[in-house]
Amino acid sequence: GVCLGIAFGHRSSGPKNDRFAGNFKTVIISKCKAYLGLNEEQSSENTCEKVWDAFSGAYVGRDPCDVPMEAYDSLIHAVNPKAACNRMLFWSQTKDIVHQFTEAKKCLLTLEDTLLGFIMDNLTWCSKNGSKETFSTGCPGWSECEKNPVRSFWNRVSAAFAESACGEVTVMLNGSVDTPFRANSIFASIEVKKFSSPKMRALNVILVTRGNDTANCENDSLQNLQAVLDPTLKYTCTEVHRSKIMDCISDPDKPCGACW
Ligand code: N1C
Repeated sequence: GVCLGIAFGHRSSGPKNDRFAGNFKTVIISKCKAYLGLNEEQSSENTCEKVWDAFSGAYVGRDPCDVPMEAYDSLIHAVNPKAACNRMLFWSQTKDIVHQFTEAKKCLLTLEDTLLGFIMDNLTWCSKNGSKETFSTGCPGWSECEKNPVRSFWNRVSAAFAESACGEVTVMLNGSVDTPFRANSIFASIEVKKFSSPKMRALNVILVTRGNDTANCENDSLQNLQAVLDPTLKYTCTEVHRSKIMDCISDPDKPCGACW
């Protein structure tokens, strides 16, 4: 792996300068190059510079509560990722197990396995009105104002990722919560709305359970999911115990198909 040796913190009180701010571009460029190197993608010399220009152009100099998701349109167009039909994995409230899974098994890919998702995962950023700088502390929290640069970024890249969904699509939802399909999640509010046939054929829900007192496939929120889904898409739901997936993750000989 690549050690960047930098941690980006969360909010305190209003954007302010900090000792990491000048490094933000460096972090983006090195993660970009690391991704392109690992994924053996033929890329022109300046791909990562283009990514930085389009990315920073979205929020630098803007009020950190006034960056709409459309601000990232040119970033999406600059990267234009190719879809991996039948291998796309969506998730909600299951981030940890999903990424352990995709790291161990190469059969399914999440947004964090694409260039933009990989670069920005776990980062926080914002600027302020009239500034040329990027800050990584003192930025608005996720729900503090809706049009913050981080939330708008995930909204926009998630929309693009879901729009490209094709073939059989998998989503891992959390069966240990009351509402596995949460209305204000990105999965419900953005991604599901972009799923469309005939390019996409089916949505297969893997509901990760822990034991007795968890949600099952009959859960009300999953009835809502079926109701809002394009009716020509096939829908399945499978309850899978967390330990079965964990066993599969830790056994390199177990093929993907044996995980549920
Ligand atoms: O709101 P969520 O999950 O339903 O979003 C997950 C959904 C996935 O299918 C992804 O394609 O949306 C996409 N996505 C990310 O890839 C992602 N990486 C990191 C959405 N959010 C992402 N993050 C951060 O995790 C982001 O800061 C957001 O707050 C959480 C996701 O929250 P959730 O409710 O578990």
